[in-house]
Amino acid sequence: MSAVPEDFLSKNAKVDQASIQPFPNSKKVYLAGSRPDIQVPMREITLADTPTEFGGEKNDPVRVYDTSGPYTDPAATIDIRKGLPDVRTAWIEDRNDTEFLDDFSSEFCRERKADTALDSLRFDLTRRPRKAKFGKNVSQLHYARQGIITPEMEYIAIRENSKLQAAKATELLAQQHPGQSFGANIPEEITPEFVREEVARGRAIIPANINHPEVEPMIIGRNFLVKINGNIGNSALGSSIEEEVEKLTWGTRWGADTVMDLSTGKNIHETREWIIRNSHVPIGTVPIYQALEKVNGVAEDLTWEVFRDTLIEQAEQGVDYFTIHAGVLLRYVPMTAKRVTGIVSRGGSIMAKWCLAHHKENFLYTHFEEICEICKAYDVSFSLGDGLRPGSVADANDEAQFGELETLGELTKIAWKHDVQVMIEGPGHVPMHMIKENMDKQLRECDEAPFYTLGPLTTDIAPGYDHITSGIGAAMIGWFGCAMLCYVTPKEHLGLPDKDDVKTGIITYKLAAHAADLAKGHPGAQIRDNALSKARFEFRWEDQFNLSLDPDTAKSFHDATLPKESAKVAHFCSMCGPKFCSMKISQEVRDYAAENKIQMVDIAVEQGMEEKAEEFKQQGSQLYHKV
Ligand code: IRN
Ligand code: FE2
Repeated sequence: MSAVPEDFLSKNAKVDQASIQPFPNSKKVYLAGSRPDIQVPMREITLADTPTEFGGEKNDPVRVYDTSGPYTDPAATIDIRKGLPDVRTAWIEDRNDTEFLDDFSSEFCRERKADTALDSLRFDLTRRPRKAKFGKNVSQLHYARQGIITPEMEYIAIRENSKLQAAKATELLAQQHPGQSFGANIPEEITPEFVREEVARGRAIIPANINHPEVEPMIIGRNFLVKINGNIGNSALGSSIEEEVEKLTWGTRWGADTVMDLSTGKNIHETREWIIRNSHVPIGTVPIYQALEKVNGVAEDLTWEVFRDTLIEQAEQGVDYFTIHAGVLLRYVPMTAKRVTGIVSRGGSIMAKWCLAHHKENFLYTHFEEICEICKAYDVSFSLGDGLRPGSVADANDEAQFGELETLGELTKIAWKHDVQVMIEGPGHVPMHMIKENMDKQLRECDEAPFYTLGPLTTDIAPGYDHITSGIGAAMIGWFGCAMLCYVTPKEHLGLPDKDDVKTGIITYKLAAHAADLAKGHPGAQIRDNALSKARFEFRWEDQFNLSLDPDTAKSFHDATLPKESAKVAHFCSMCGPKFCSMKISQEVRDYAAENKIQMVDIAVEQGMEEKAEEFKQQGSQLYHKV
């Protein structure tokens, strides 16, 4: 019997209070689909009227995509010991192709259940896992290819329609520059049928395990809004279950579309159960980490059997996507020998060690079709791992990285043959001028399966600021067609991220993803920018804060120098003071034009020029006459 350390006791676990605060001037709205249980959450930000000196008009509320889940809904009762309400149970049951199992199938799970020393950590002893009925495939890809539009697909279509959902956007707010889409094909209106087609084509995935009915469906594909992932998870050196649940609720509050539990420390199984039951976003894992724990950290001792048991354990818990490093082939490993930073992927290095020790081909590659069989029985999506990604700009786009990418392309086709959903993981460290080549090669090799990249970091010289070195690369690759961006926090290369790092990483990636949506010309993406800019110009300070990605920080920065309420309508801030505010002066130019009954500023300027020109002419003629 293993002893459980004090800090893991979770009996009295409570939800993090900061994560459940409603956003300022915002309310949660739900948009109904064709059946009453399709209720798509959005956040509606209410705006003040434009001040009379600027025209005095009403400003429509702005609706934004909302990843914060029931946590920010004041009407929801949250008890993290009980988990979240089910969103999808009825949809899964209506399809009538799953059944309950009496017990968990994995040996590890059953042993774990018998260990009474773990009782204080347990989340819920009574949940029974679901599995596809014999011979059935329950993946969203399988349904899509049969022409079935699932409730998940309809939910996503409503959720993705940023232009229609942004409330009755006035013409000014809807003004948008045409984007340069690099081959993407985003329609004006996202229909459920469009969602189905993209999934059927393999160009998008809906990670949604049948054992994760709490999930609010979302889609990853380059003809949809760019998504971001936040990593959480403990390590041997720290963090409790409650801290990890807190990082989940905190990360999704700020915009994480999916969360990966990368735990490698103690009680991985129990930690994950708490995370999944309290998660409304898809959860991804790297199962090889837990498999390695099961063989006491000795990579050579890993076997297909231990790995397989781990996959089933996690699939029955409800993990929505698995990172599988099946592209690390034996013949690629020597190609990393001359690299500056060798193999930097944890999963990749574990598999490379196994391959060399046994001088055998990677068992994830040789057993790939069996993994597909497991995935389709629960609808777990693949995230094919980039075990040979470059860990420095010097190693970017080298033969090891591209060799692996070609193998991932081959595996994509095998997954598709089984109707299993798949996305492809990418680097890493890549300087800006080499990013486009990487994206183009991924689309070519993997036949447009969604790309999911870690950054990339565009330079290696700024540890402590790698959310920024990588945010630059993330924005670029998102623009070029990457579907999901895996965040990097300021702690990257230095330590385990804490709650503050999680927020900084998420906000950085949210702005990178949004910048990419703008550049791609995603319909309606610019509505929020235009509304914020209008608020800024009209000195509606509160609206400017509330429309921002991080209202708390925006407000606190402003209030650090001008905390008084009266400053919230002042026509300046402490950056330039009252006399040098360009926007104030700009308004004065407009006012001048209005006073002089001139409709347009450009006419005012022209008229002024003409007057001056006439003056000069007069003077000139006088001069002439004098001579
Ligand atoms: C994303 C793209 N490439 C890598 N990632 C993520 O990096 C992956 O999904 C996982 O969350 C994390 C660590 O993966 P490795 O180091 O085991 O490859
Ligand atoms: Fe790195």
